[in-house]
Amino acid sequence: MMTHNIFRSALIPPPAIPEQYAQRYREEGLWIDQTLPEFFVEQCQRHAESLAVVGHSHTSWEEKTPPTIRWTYAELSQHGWDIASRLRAGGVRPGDRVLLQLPNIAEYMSALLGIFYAGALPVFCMPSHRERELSHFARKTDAAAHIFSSRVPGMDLSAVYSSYSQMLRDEGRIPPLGYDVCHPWELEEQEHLQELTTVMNTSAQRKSEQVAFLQLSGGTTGVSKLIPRTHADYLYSVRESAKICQLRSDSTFLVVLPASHNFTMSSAGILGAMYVGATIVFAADPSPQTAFSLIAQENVKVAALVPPLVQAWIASAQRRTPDLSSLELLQVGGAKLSRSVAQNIKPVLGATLQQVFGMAEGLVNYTRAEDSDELRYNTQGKPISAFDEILIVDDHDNPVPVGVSGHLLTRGPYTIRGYYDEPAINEKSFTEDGFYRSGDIVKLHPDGSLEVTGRAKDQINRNGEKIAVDEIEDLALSHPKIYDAIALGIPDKTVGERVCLVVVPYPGEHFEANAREELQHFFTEQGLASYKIPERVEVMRSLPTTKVGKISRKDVRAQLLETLSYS
Ligand code: AMP
Ligand code: DBH
Repeated sequence: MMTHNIFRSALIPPPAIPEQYAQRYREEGLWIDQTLPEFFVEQCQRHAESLAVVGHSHTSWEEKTPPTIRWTYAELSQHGWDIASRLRAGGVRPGDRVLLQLPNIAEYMSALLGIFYAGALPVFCMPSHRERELSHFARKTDAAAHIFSSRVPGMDLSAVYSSYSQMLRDEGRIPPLGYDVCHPWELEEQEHLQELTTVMNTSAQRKSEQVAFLQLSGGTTGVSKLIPRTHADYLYSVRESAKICQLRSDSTFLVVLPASHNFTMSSAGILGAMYVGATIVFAADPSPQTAFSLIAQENVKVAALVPPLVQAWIASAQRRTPDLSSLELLQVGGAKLSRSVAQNIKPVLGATLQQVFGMAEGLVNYTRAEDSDELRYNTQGKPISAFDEILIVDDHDNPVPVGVSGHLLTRGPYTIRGYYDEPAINEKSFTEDGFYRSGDIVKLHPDGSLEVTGRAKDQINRNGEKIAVDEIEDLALSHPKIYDAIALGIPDKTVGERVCLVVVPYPGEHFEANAREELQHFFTEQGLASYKIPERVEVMRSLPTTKVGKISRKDVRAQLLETLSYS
């Protein structure tokens, strides 16, 4: 077949971790010399005959039938090599970046392995991302390819691909090649790839300490940032997570949240299941009905959910009394879980709750099997590693006493030292000595558990998906009628928080009664992912001013929230 001779730029080296830390992590055996593709090859050989993946394919996904794909680890690996060969035949080179945007179907796994086997780096996109997000990631990473499925109900991703590609061409860039899993790139028999290649992006000694992929972050400011995680740091967190979650080879794991989410991928998630040789079951949709039938049919032992989904599962189970007897562990994270919901999990769903407080930037905390109910319900657990450094500080970076809430800063063996290609943001998001400013307000319990008590970052958390308020506000300000805009998260029982946009029109401009529809249409046209589109719009003649002369958008936001929440 025709190959594309497009040379992509090299990966930009990420902010380096000082050598004395790297050396310590190596010496302590935290960072071992294994890359993700090596991990995949090894696990697929070790567990060759075991069932690896159960799920739908891109063709059967829309039907409400039982899963159509059941791959052993050996088969999964073969499918991975097949995709790798096709990517390479189509022009993807080792070190290239590949946008991975697939729904929860079995081919997600073969594509994941395929990208790594080809020596390329996945950029973990969400199925809900649209032109705006995808073009941003493609630009930022100079992506060589974009893997998607054109058969996603209700959305035409090939049209999305074409339209952002055109946008990039208009900017004088070369868009990524589109790889639609429904029409895979051709392959000639002799083109089969056999060997792993790992590209050295920096001069670090080991290939396992190179960047393995780019994960996404809601972060603390602005549009999504890319998180450069290394093979060694990520696999360390996966191995430890599998131990903490007490996974065994029969710990069948149900994927409900998007597979690309860092929680689903690594806490202990898909990679944790692969580490112990367990089966990964993909739910085609997150509804309790779909999940409950899979749990009963496939003997699912572990599932990971965001708090709003837990509530939906509980409500559904109370009505239908499904057979959930196999379910042992329900992991809940991504947003704060309320105590009342936490307490209902065991009695209604039969599973033990594990709270998971993590971030794609690194640090992950878990409540442990041996924790008391008090800790399990009220805290978000303890860090994975004794080498995780936690600082809880006031507004001036001074440490606060145990039991007092403060800003959570962290540094450690699997936490990044900076975002990908964001020097200005890194100045603000990391301290001089390399601590990540998480934007979370937490307090430390005497036993070392953390409790999330608030949030300092300007972010909306809808169903565990993070939305930066300035991304919405900046886009709103590009609307010709809008003079000023504030985005805020309104507390909501079903999704946690909903995006509300307060707009001030230019003098003489008006929004009719249907301001919400008008703006929703505008945001959709701008190619914004649907979960970010404001669900509530308020039109005001001016924004409230704060007591102090200087306008703090944060204070205005707080003031607005008080007036809007209960109206
Ligand atoms: P991100 O940086 O986009 O990966 O999002 C991570 C953020 O999600 C954390 O910094 C918290 O704000 C939030 N988060 C994750 N898990 C929890 C949890 N269990 N409780 C409260 N907030 C959480
Ligand atoms: O919200 C998150 O980003 C998250 C939650 C739980 C995460 O990245 C994780 C566990 O690893």
